[in-house]
Amino acid sequence: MTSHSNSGAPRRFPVVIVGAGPAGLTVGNILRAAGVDCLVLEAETRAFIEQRPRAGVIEEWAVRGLQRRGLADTLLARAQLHTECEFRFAGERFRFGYGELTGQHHFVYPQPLLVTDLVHEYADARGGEIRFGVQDVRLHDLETSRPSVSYTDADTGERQLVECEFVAGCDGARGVSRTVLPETTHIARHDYGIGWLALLAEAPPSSDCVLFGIHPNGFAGHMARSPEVTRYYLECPPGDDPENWSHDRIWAELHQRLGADGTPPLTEGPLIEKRVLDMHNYVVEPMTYGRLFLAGDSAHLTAPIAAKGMNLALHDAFLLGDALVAHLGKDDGSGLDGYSEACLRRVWDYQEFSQWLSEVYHGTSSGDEYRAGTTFARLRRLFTSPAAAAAFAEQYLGTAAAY
Ligand code: RFL
Repeated sequence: MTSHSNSGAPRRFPVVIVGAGPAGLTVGNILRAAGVDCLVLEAETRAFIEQRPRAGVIEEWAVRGLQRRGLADTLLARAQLHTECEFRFAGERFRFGYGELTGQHHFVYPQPLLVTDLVHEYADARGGEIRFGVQDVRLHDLETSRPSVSYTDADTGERQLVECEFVAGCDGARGVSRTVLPETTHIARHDYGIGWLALLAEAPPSSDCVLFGIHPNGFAGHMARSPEVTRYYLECPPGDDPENWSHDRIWAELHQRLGADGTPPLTEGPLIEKRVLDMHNYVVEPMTYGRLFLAGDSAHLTAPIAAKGMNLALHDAFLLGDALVAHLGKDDGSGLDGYSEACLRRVWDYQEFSQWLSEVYHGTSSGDEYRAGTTFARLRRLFTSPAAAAAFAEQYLGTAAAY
């Protein structure tokens, strides 16, 4: 048994939230707006999480969900709106106007800005408690009605124990929450066997929309992040060393894979991030264990192929935050009972879309002529069949009426 050095009795909060990413901060903000006390425990510093570059594409339903909870003022003032994307293959460009088909947009707003807004609202405006730089977080007695969480405090180096009624496990893909699940929890995994070199270039976007380059050398992607910074991706072998990719090699591949008739050359710039992501997914079922409720990447990972991860994290957080408020307010406990199932319907739908899109991106570079042939058939169908286009747009924006 670990000894704890709390001065006096352990502190008590109705909810302890592990992780201050989009999921944890959104749950915290929903609880604070309803007057529910909670404590957020975050392993990194505030400055670190406010700068960690990651996602940028947010679906309209997710933005409206943030807006309804008073969390989207800055986003709505600053985000870019996108209504089209462009596929480039076989030397040609094909614009896909998903806004016209769905009446909805994508919002482009870098994840660090969203995290900055959410921390500010939680800690500075709504008076929520948060500890940064905590170490060795441990979860206790989750299968009882009096769980607790312990951690080492960054300032004092002492172990602290916090008692609670619920733990929200929002600590991402490498957190502690998933590691305490019992063997009866199912974790379904999928490995694409593909790597992506993820790049951030200090260069303005070279197009007014997202570009997907489908090329025999491998997939390439272009996504605006801000007027000064652009995210690029290059398919590469899984586990590849980023140092194999020199500045010149990267830009030569980007020009080649994203090149198409009648398009201006890409605007080059210094590369401020360069790392290899191995494309793999997992889904935890159920997303709960006793008094522990997982949300976001701790419960399910979707490789950035379809830009879905942060959107799913927000969806979980809306459902979990609302269900906890209802339960703790004694209105209703049914939201917590149905939480996992309600999240997983959208999660599995997005997983399937990711898999479908992965084949479109990577089929032509697989070296398999059969897969290359079916990839081109999928792409042609998008631009010849209104029914196929409508289905793609619905999945790309997450606009289905029900999941
Ligand atoms: P996060 O954001 O990882 O936050 C988890 C937090 O928990 C902390 N933590 C701990 N704290 C205390 N104790 C521990 N033991 C802890 N272990 C971890 C971490 O420091 C962190 O602050 O998870 P969350 O909130 O679930 O949010 C998920 C999203 O961050 C993720 O799905 C997206 O970034 C995925 N993603 C994208 N999603 C989109 O919807 N649209 C996109 O355009 C998009 N682009 C991307 C992406 C992910 C990428 N990478 C890096 C994999 C682009 C990239 C390159």
